[in-house]
Amino acid sequence: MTTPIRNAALYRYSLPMEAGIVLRNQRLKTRDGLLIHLQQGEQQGWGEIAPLPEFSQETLEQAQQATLLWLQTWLAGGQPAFSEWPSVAFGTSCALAELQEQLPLSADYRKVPLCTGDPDELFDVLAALPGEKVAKVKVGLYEAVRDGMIVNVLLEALPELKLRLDANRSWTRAKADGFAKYVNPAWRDRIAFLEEPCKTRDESRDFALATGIAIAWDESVREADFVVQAEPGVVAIVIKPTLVGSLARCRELVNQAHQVGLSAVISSSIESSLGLTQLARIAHWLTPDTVPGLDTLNLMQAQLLRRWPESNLPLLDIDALECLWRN
Ligand code: OSB
Ligand code: MG
Repeated sequence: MTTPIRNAALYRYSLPMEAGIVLRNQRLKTRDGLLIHLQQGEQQGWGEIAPLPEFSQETLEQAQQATLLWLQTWLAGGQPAFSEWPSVAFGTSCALAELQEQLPLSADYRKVPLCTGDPDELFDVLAALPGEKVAKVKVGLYEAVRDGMIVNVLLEALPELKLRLDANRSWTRAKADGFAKYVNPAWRDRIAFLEEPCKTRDESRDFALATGIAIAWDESVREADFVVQAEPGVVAIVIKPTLVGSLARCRELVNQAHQVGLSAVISSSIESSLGLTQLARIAHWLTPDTVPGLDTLNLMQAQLLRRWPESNLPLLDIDALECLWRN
């Protein structure tokens, strides 16, 4: 039997962002990335490769070079190893999984709404949310005490509400304690988790034990010395596949988490609607009991290639993209 002929193309996109989106220290005016399209006989698959500035180690240029190398080997009929760059490993593995029909089509389009702290606004969002009332609030951007008050007000005003919080390692233990002091102990178990409260893992663990507020690992998951394990006060790991690597690596992390009783939360690295809808499929497949953290589409002004259900953002088609390369 002969192997059907392989074809591939590589596109580059640049999507305008909503004004004022800041990532760590940098304003993000456009979201730039690559799309790969693989074809083999009747089969085909797409993947998105979009290193996230301030978060990914690799630049878009490095990702592009690595993707071209991977494509050459794949086109020659080989099974190239996935790149060392996580964004490249993720995008190429998704394209291959689609081509080989290994990534199921059904998806979990629920998302945990990102909320700014206005109870009235959140009340409306939650009323429209089917099922579990869970929202996410970024903390650590302003005064820790202010964050504590806001979280307390939200939990007090909306009795059904559960919160995911994310401090992105911004607090010292003292600041974190300042936050916790303002959250009524009776409501602390409605904080599903607080991601990475402190600058170090040790401080975050101590914080969880001292306050009874459950924590989750996000940044830590991407560090070389990280081991998935059950620890007192830790309830979840956050997996951002664009920053983590291949589908196989993500799957391994999910399995390790579930084996030790932790939740695994598939989460966005601000991919386009193409990548986001794939993340929704991955979440439905690998973490069916956990709502993924995918409420980032509205940071952009357009969708790409595939629609997120119920989004009214305009859709850019493949003709709108720059084709960098095809065989
Ligand atoms: O702070 O966890 C973060 C997206 C890109 C980069 C960093 C972060 C995020 C998100 C994604 O918060 C949304 C989510 O996890 O719910
Ligand atoms: Mg985080």
